[in-house]
This record gives sequence, C-alpha cells and structure tokens, in this order.
Amino acid sequence: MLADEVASLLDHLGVSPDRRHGTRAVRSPLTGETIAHLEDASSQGVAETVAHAEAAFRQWRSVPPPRRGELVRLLGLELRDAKDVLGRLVTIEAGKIVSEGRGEVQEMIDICDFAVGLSRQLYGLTIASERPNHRMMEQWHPLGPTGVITSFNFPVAVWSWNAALALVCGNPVIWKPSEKTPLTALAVQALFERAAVKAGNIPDGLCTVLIGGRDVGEALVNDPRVPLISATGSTAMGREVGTQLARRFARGILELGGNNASIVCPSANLDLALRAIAFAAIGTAGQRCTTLRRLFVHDSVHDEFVAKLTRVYASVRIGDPLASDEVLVGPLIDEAAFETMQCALAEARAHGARIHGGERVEEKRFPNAYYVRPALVEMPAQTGPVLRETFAPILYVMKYTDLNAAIEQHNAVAHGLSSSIFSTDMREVEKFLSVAGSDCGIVNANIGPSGAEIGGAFGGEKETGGGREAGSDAWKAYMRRATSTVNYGDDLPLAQGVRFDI
Ligand code: UN1
Repeated sequence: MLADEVASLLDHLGVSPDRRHGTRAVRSPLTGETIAHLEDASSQGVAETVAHAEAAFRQWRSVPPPRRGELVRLLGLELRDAKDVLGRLVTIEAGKIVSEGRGEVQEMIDICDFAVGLSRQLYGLTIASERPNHRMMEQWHPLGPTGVITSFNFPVAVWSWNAALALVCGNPVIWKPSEKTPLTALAVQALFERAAVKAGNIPDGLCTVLIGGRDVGEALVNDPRVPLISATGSTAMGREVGTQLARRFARGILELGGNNASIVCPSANLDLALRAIAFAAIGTAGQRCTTLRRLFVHDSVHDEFVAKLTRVYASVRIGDPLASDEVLVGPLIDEAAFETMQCALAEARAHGARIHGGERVEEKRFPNAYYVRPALVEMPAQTGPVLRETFAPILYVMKYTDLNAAIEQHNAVAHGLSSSIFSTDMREVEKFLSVAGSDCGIVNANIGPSGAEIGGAFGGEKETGGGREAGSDAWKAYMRRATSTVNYGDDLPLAQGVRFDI
C-alpha cells in the first residue's frame, strides 16, 4: 500500500497530521491509488494567507539581505538531509524515476546555494549625471508578497527557483501547487518551517501553501495585495493569468509550454547525439516543458540515426520506478494525459506519419495507471500535431537537406523555450546560436534541450511567456528598482539645459 509509505514519509518530513485529512483525494500515478486526503483552502483562507504575507513583508523587507540569505542557507541544509526521502515522495506523487526525483531536490539545493551568494550581490548601479554636483544611482527594493503557481511535473523545484530568490530579495512567498502534487508541497513547507525555527525571528506567514484547484489560483492572481505572480504551466493557463495580471498592472513571470527541437547535422557525433536525444525526448516520460518534441535530421545521416533511435525506443525499460533503478520511463500523470497522447498520434497518422511505439503497457498490472512506450514518429512534414505541444513522450522526426531551411522550420512554431544543435562544424553551431539561428530562450550545442542547470536564466520566448527564473539576473523580477538623483551642490542646474528662472 503506497498510502502507508506516504504517511511514513510525511511523518519523517514533519508534515503535521492536522493537515492530512479532507475531501481532496491525492493519487499516485504509479498505481492510480489514493495516497492521502487534504483540505482545500477556502476563499477566506486565501484572503487571510495574503494578509499574513503582507504583515510578514513589513518585517522581512527590513531584514538585511545577507541575514535573509541565512534562512535560505538553512533551508538548503534541510533539503540536503531530506534529499532521498523528499525525492522518493516526488517519485510517488509525480511518477518520476528515482534518480530524477532526487535530481529535482538537488536542483532545489543548488538554487538555495545560488541565492545565498546572491544575498550579498543585489547590486544597483551608480550612473554618471550630466549635471554638476549630482549623483545618480539605482537601488533594488523588495517588491511584496509573491504568488508562485507550480505544475505537477516539477512539483518542488520550480517553487524553490522562485522562493529562494524571492526570499533573499525580501518578499514573502505564497505557493499554490498543482492539485496533482500537493503532498510534496506540504513536505517542503514543513522543511521550510524547520529552517525558520533554526534561523529564529522569522515572521509568521513568510512562506505559506494554499492547497486547492483553479479557484484558489484565481483568488491569488486577482488579489491586489500580490504584486508578482510566477506561474508555470500550460500556455492556456498563462494566457488567462497574464490577462488578469495586466488588468491590475501586476507583474508576471510566465513559464509556459515548449515545442522544443534539435537539429542533427552531418558532422554530429551520432553516439553522443543518440544519448542526448534519448534523455531529452524519453526522460520524465516526455513531461518536461523542455522535453525534446521535434527532431530535424540531415538527409545524409537520417536513416542510420533513425534506425539507432528506433532500437532505443523499442528497448527502453518502462514501468514502476520504485521496482528497479533500470526503469527509465515512469507513468504519465493521469488518464487525460494518455488520451491526449493517443489523439496526437491518431492525428499524426492522418498526416502520413510512421509511428514506432506509443502504446499502453503494464495495463494488466496497473489498470488505473497509464504507462506508455514512448513514441517515435517519422513525419513527412511539420504539420498537424507537430506544431503544438503534447505533454507526453512523442518525438516527431523530420528530414532536412539545407540548414537555413531547417532553422526556419525550427522557429516556425508558437513556442520558444529550448533548442539544440548537434554538429562539430563551428560555422553551423555559431549560426544556430546567432541572431539568425534559434529564436528560443535556451539554445544549446551538442547537448539536448532539457536538463538546464541553475546558474543560467531559465525561460523562453513567444507563447512560452517570456519569464526568466533561477540564474543570471533573474532576481531583478522579484524587486522594484528606485532611481535616485542626489544634488550635493548649492545650484539647481536642470537636465537637458532647460531654463526655469523664477
Ligand atoms: C519544467 O519542465 O517545468 O531544464 C522545467 C530542465 C529542468 C527544468 C524543467 N531543469 O529540464
């Protein structure tokens, strides 16, 4: 019984039994069984949580940033201690294989480390003034309560990319996790609370979790006391969130879908490309926003490469990730995901596809869980379902002859998250990385499009939403900039030479 194991993992992680009952059933995609019940937040509960966050903000914004970093450092220590247990809960609740469940917690640890360093580097500029005896500068100030809406596929890491930065930037965090993965959120909240006790003097309501469905997310998005919402999920969700935020002039960090592609050139190291593409297309059962979904292979290597890929697709081990470390493909999140995948495959067939795999497996053993063999789909052209994101392990393969034309096709989709090229010809690589190359937020060479590390800014263009999270200067989105001009002289020269003598 997974429910018993989940109960003991939650005990171990310190989730209070008071929070573990209610009418919302949580299921595991591994078996389809119900593993816990929780209570949704009421609309009054949402309003109270935001009020607490607002009160916490008044205190937290005045704590010096390196002291704020100390709390995040302690959170990183809690996560190190809990890595295996929390990783296992991620596997049970989201269906990831064990090493990816642990990898997700490692990504949380990495962003905590990054944010601790950042807490001493929230730099503003000093700017040369055109006026004598004047100094210009900018400061970065905390913004306010930050709402974080996350999706099932990275049930804990995405919160941490936002929360670690928001906390050192001086903002409280209100988390609305996916209704498919609320238990891991409560577990992380319990770890945060442990870190907060160790840190001491942390205001109540600094980090909170709101369990619930769409109505809870909407209440958060529409609350005028929340100046920033970071939302990860589908483009349809992001379109609604973005519109609501625009109406009240609030800020959004949107991390939406991807229809990511790679190009395999004639000079590519094909063995390397094979491993990279297998991980990117099959890993996480095709349920990453960075999953590889389209592949353009040069005519001269196409048949050889597709034959190799077909063998990988036919032999990759699929099943319950808790049963063996050799399992590389866990289940789809639910039946709806399975149906969507089957529709996309049927449509591809109507567009002339040749399909390898894609069928349901393990149905007898797990009638309520949805395991599939990843689908390798040879397409005559980039049409029909190839043009959209289907959140399932489907890789559409197409042939190309001219790199410029392949880059055109590469960019001819609505999303712009991640991309890569496999080539040992530096002219091809540099072209792909150049202004005339990939139009995505992430552009790689000789690795796949997924599996980004924390130091770089993560996010993409077009219908991916435009937000950036995690590394580089992504922290600026969590702060407000104040530009100040100070006159230390006794005259009042005006900018642009304007005269105004009274
Ligand atoms: C997502 O799927 O929502 O680059 C994020 C990657 C991971 C993050 C994926 N670091 O694949």
